[in-house]
Amino acid sequence: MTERIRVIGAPLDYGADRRGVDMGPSAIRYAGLAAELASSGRTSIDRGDLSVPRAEERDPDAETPPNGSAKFVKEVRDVCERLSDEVADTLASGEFPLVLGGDHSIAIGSMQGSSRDAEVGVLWFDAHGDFNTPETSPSGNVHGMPMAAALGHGSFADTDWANASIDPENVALVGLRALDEKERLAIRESPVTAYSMSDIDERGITAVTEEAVEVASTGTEGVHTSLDLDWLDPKEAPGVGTPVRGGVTYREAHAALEIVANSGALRSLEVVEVNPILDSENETASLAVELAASALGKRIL
Ligand code: NNH
Ligand code: MN
Ligand code: MN
Ligand code: MN
Repeated sequence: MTERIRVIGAPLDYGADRRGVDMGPSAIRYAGLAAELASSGRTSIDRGDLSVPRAEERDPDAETPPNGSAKFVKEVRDVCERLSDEVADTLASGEFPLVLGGDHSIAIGSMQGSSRDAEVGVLWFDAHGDFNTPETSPSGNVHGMPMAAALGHGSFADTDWANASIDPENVALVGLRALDEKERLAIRESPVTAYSMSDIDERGITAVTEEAVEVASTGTEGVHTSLDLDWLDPKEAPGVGTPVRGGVTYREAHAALEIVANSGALRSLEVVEVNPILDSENETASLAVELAASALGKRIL
């Protein structure tokens, strides 16, 4: 992988209940992203942040939508459409898209942009399945829905902004440990491949990640990797909005992303859900930087 990396900030927090995740892109840059990419032997250019409407101007009615809908879907849609274009443009220019979130709803735009002109698989590292639809979500938060949105589930089937041309056979969810009841059934019924933390306990991170990469890359031209920092144990990554005990360790996370790098299949990458307000000394943002570097080919020796 030698292409120049294009860094794209997506400071969106409309998909989650807790404020602060909009500061994720700044925190990740402040944690030394550019220097870390350079020391990994990669050149990069930072295109700054997509503009996001100020949260202080939120329409309070949008916060309590009727049943079967999603909060702030207009704002999420607006940002995701622009992000999708930016990711597609990055790839068309021969650059590599590195998207900085923001809450996980931005993955809707990243996946659509990455899969616009190619067959793409997805690796989803997350405590959560993000497989809710507006109809099944107990929270109404879009950050719990991006995988279902990309696959056109529920009422997302009636939209064009959310769907990506991704085959569920090429989707692997890794590290699950907190699913809502209807979401769990939807994952079980779907052709996606899901690995829970129990699978990692039993088989180890290396075997599970190698198989997940196989799922996402077989028959595709590349893999989009979506790294939700709540995938890690909250002891390692406290700065996230919805921490769940029992996540992967620091070394397991690096091992997994090194396997992704070694596969040579990585086409686009995003790191999401870093919330500096909830973090301690920016350590979750630093972790995001380190793990991005591992995925992008940084080697110890
Ligand atoms: N499943 C919950 C919901 O739909 C939580 C989702 N939160 C996440 N996802 N951070 O990764 O609201
Ligand atoms: Mn997520
Ligand atoms: Mn496609
Ligand atoms: Mn999550």
